[in-house]
Amino acid sequence: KVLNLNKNYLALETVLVDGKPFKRDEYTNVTPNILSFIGTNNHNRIGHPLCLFKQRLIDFFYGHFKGRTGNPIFSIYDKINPVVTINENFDSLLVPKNHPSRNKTDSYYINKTYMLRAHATAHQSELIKMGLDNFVIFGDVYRRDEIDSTHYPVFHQADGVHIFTPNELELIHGSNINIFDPNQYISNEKQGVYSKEANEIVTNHLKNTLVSMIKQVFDEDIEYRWLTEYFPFTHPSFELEIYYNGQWIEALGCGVIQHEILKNSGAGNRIGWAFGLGLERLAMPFYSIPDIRIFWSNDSGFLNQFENIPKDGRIKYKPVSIYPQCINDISFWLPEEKPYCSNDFYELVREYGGHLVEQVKLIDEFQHPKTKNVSHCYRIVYRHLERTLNQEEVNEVHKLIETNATKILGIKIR
Ligand code: FA5
Ligand code: MG
Repeated sequence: KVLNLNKNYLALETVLVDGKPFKRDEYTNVTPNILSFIGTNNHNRIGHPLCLFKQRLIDFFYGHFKGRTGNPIFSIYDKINPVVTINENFDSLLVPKNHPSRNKTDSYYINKTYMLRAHATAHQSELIKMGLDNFVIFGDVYRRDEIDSTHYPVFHQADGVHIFTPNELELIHGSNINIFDPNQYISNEKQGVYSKEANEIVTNHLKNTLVSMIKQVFDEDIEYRWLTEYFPFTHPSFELEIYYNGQWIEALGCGVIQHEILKNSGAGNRIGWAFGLGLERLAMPFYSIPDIRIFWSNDSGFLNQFENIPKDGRIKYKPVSIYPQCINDISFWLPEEKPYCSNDFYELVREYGGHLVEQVKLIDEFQHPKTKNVSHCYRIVYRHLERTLNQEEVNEVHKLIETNATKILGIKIR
């Protein structure tokens, strides 16, 4: 009883985020459901479409920007914890105290000091402070957003920064260039501090880079358009939209980094650009995934489609039945006299399981140390396309497969 009381008390006073306790206060609005997403890291799961797509973006940045000796100059960060301070998420990026994104209705607060990052940009200042000029951050981000086919409260972003050395600017410009504007002239096109020329070079470089990126990762011409945007942390700011499934979808936001951020991070003598893109928003058209929620599926009918596709391979997602799977394993000793190959078994499963079988996969292989007999274990995934299967009818089909495998292939069920 005492233990239970303690437990309840703890539950009221603290909130566990990824196993670590945080003090609750009047800001706390994270829910158990949202917290359960932390640590999934779909962008780091081998074989997950978001991880595959991440690799395409990394390949672009490694290939497009090379150092003196051909080495990649961009560093990649994909394991930064999504728990950030409110300072990192907002203040360090000059987000005004009354900006709507700070509302409890829009973001997930752990308490008045910590929150779940609402964008990967939350790490920008910290990384620039470390001395980095070129980097891309990949991570899960959390927002109290609407839910529809392109919005989900947990999604993934890639955030990139490119800060120019004076040399780089000069190379692009062709001659000596002044980064700063002695007249501090502010307009819709530029920040007061930067010269018109430097601003133009960086803006063009930003747009050209992102268009090259889109073209390379899509491996084809994709329709896109630029819009003007506003972000507290960049000026000028833009948004890139791409055309998919009969509509324009917002893919990314970007702009010239506010000089004050660079100054506060120890890079006040520089100019640079930044962008933040929604990984799902690009991966959806790339793999023809019609709904953002599908990325959270652990259904093997979904995940298996992305297994073993070659590095430059591209697949088109095939919709999975909405009815649940039934999974039955089968283990047997291979025949001693007859030759055996897995394909014979697959054939037999197709024969007796028909449309009910979605997948068959060899999941375990074992050789008896004394008899040297080999056994295989296969996982058979059953699913009906139009209705929910019950376990009994699956067992019946499974039995039929066992009986006929024994009779026809000469295997021995274990
Ligand atoms: C930002 O998050 C800025 N931090 C981007 C940025 C970085 C601008 C650096 C300038 C410099 P925005 O809120 O528009 O911007 O989100 C960026 C992208 O995330 C969107 O373009 C979209 O692709 C994706 N996105 C936003 N909300 C969702 C959502 N609920 N579900 C899925 N993707 C989303
Ligand atoms: Mg936006």
